[in-house]
Amino acid sequence: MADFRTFFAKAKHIVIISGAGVSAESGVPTFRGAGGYWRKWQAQDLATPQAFAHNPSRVWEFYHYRREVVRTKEPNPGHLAIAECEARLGRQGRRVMVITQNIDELHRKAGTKNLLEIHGSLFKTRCTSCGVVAENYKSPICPALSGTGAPEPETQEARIPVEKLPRCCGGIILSHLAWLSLPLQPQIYLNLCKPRVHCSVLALQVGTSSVVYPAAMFAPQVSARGVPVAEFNMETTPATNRFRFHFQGPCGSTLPEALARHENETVS
Ligand code: BJW
Ligand code: ZN
Repeated sequence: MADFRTFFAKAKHIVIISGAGVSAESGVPTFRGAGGYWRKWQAQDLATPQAFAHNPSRVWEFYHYRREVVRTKEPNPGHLAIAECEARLGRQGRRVMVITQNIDELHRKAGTKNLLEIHGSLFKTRCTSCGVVAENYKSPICPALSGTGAPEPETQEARIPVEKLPRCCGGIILSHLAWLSLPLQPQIYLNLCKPRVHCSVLALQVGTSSVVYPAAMFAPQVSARGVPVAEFNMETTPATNRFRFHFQGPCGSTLPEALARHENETVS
């Protein structure tokens, strides 16, 4: 930690790449591992265009459930440590950029400003017919979804007819998210994310299993050009041995210690 803190005190451009683990202590289930199931399905297997085409009602029940869970959750000390660090370093003329795979908006709720939500948000929708993207915080998003979506219902199959799913101009609307096997939005990924990753001089990879691309390649890329990378995770990941630092444990505890004000921090 002392070695990491020496880099941290001097770094001008820091990139923080986060995943589901950063929200775990807020009570939001992760994708992989023991908590990563919804009914009998693995969460990531429902986050695909194929799953939606096959059974849109089931996929909507899944997202309705997650919207209802997330709206009751608050940022935890890990989110807050990141937001506080960004604001503090900003006053010193230094930049922290948070690139999150999470769609729960908890970094935003914690006050993080330099934020790229590269997999989208649960509270944005896109119309399958006219393509309109809109914010949508309604609960429930449509009357038919009310009371559905619990992880263990009496019947595990979707219960609502397709014609009662949320609609815009006639077409079904769906959550505006980066699903597996679809490209990320180029304006976010190419124009914002890539340049920020490449100008960083210190990278933190927090609460991600590091198996989903392109997010999984950011930290290895900067590490390959000599930038120190610190991983914060409960466990080791496929990337662990490639990085300079690994802080094992709940990031709600490890991040506040790592990102606290350093005695050598200089205000420019
Ligand atoms: C704690 C903790 C605590 C717990 N403290 N830690 C190159 C190679 C191979 C495949 C590909 C490739 N390039 C592209 C692909 C295909 C695909 C991909 O990566 N597949 C892999 C699964 C192999 N990628 C894509 O399709 C992407 N699109 C793309 O690249 O387009 C071009 C293209 C397409 C096809 C082929 C080639 C090129 C899009 C990716 C979109 C990901 N979508 C999802 C769903 C989003 C919507 C939703 O939320 O429903 O994003 S999948 C899911 O996984 C979600 C997550 O954001 C993402 C990552 O998960 P994350 O955050 O890492 O969570 P977990 O659960 O996996 O891990 C949690 C971690 O936290 C664990 O390590 C715990 O230990 C830890 N933890 N508590 C600290 N308290
Ligand atoms: Zn429409």
